[in-house]
Amino acid sequence: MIFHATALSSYSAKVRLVLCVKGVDFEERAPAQGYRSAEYRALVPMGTLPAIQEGDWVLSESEAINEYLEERYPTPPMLPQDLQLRAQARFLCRFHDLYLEPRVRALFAHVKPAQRNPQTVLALRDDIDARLRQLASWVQPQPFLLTPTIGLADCGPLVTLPLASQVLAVCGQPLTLPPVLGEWLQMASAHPDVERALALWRAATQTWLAS
Ligand SMILES: N[C@@H](CCC(=O)N[C@@H](CS)C(=O)NCC(=O)O)C(=O)O
Repeated sequence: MIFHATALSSYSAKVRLVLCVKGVDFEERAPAQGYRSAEYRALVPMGTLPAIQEGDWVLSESEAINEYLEERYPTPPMLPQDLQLRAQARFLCRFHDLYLEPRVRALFAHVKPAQRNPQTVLALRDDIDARLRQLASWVQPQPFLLTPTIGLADCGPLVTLPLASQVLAVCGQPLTLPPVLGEWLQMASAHPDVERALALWRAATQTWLAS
């Protein structure tokens, strides 16, 4: 399997987590001319990272990829067996992609001090804070967000929560995680597969924010 991704792409990190937890043998490739290039769009029409490729078959969109990986490599399972819990896990994945991550991504434009609008940063921080309080009210850590072992619902927040904390700190608006999420993040980040999967992304993110 070819995994089209870059070190700094947080959605790529979300999929890399599943690849590592499931022990999938994959070859990672960064788009040679960048993800905006005609060459990459010829392969991945959405022009987004990540994507996976098996032979001529290509799939983009991190959630579609993670659901495919769950069915293609069912062990270890990353969705609960119980139908309602399974639906709840999918809800958390959508909540992450549609309502939480985009607010964090909106902060990227404010990382450089010269381009920063403090009022916009403050408004985004408040939005993120409200979304995190919602997330905290829906999870039942046991010890992962909904399950005893790491699941698909953990993957987005495992990338986005540290990213939000780091970007907001750089923008001068530190974020305090709700205690239930802070404890989950500390526990889950120490999982060996998580450490291995996120090492590349962590280093690239630190380099970006330090620069
Ligand atoms: N909904 C997409 C979002 C992916 C995404 O936004 N990826 C970023 C890199 S982290 C990207 O490719 N941005 C380029 C663009 O949107 O043009 C997914 O889940 O895969």
